[in-house]
Amino acid sequence: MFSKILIANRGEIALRVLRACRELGIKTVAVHSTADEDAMHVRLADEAVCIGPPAARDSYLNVAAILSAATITGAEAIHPGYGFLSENADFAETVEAHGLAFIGPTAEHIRMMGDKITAKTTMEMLGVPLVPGSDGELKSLDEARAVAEQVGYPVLIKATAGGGGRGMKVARDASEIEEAWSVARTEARTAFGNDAVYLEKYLDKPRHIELQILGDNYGNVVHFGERDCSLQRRHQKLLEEAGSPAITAEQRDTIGKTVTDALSKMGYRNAGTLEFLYQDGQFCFIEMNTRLQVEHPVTEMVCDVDLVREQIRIAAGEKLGYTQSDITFSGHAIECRINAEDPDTFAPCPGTVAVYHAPGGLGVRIDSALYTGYKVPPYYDSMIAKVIVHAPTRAEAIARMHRALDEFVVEGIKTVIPLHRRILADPEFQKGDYTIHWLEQFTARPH
Ligand code: MV4
Repeated sequence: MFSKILIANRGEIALRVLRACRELGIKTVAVHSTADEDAMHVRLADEAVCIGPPAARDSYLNVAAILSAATITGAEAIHPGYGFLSENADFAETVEAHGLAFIGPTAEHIRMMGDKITAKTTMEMLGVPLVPGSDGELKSLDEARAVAEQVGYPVLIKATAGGGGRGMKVARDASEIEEAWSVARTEARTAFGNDAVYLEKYLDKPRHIELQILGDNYGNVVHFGERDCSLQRRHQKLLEEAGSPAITAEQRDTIGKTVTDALSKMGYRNAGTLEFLYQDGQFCFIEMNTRLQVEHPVTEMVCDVDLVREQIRIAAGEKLGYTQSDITFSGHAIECRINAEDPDTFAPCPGTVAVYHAPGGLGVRIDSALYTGYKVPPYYDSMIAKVIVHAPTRAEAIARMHRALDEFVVEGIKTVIPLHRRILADPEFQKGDYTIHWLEQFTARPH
């Protein structure tokens, strides 16, 4: 096992990793920008190194400064958290070239899944169901036309280097295909420097359901069930739950088996998430994320697992030590992302937290680096806390989240807590009756 880990991140996820290290008896090194001198992760770590000015590209994305910090402190491994360098294959490669462990998958697998065509082709070969569409890259407008006719309109043209909602164009009928093809290609070239595109049938009312997996270095892969992440606005998730209100335990077992068989054949190691669109009872793979995700706590609550601890153990060469049948699902978990934003306009709202009081009690977990007097800097993501609740049933989890949010005091800055309260009180939400489009419509409604 490692004796010292450098955490290449900030905010609540830096604390999350730090806490796992503490419990494993591992010393921690925080890195921080000049804007984060008073940040909680800096205060709580055993050592801290300033790696540059506020802008992320000069600090949290500064590979040379991060590697220097690891070298001078004698860290043996780097945990990248999410965002920043977490899905940068070159970074993972450089970390390992310096004799340090990257707490994540191999650079090869990060690169493979970063290219969406390669990701889909690989998954298809391994038996994972996809959205109907082109067989890999579209080579011409004629091919786009032919595939669109075959799968039926509407269709989406997507950039292979895109993902997470970037680089997509819809063609509702044959009259729109030429425009979609040329705009998608041009945007892909300018935004990503890679004009390769592919085509999929456009699913009009899917849910976004993702599967959490872990693999070790010995071919063992297990899954921890699904998260329903359909409640998002402009590709920013707001509320996630485990399990999905839309699927049964049998469906979970079936897709879980398909996915673990596939990733075991790939030799995938560490944490990963497969994203599916789910519509009309069918799972269609769209992308894979090769990192720990923001919403991992809902999985931790229903499976009673510490995913960060597992990531660290795996990176240190330990075996999983359990099989799929040892993983059980208990109750229901919901996460509300609390952003420092106006709850109506979503304008970011950095500033000083005049009063901070976190909720507590049975089944309530708060992942946050906030404290009274903390100044939320304007340079980074606006997420300042995650409230996670766990209860025997979904209805009880909703009631518990309501109660927790009522206790939560964050004064001095605006947050999206009032929006969460409205969502939790909505009859459609309470029925679990929503798709990826529900939240955009909900936030556009007068209230
Ligand atoms: C789709 C789709 C409908 N049909 N693909 C957007 C993010 C990227 N991960 C994939 N996305 C979508 N791909 C097909 N064939 C609709 C979306 C989509 C979406 C997906 C997940 C969560 C929220 C979304 C919001 C708008 C569109």
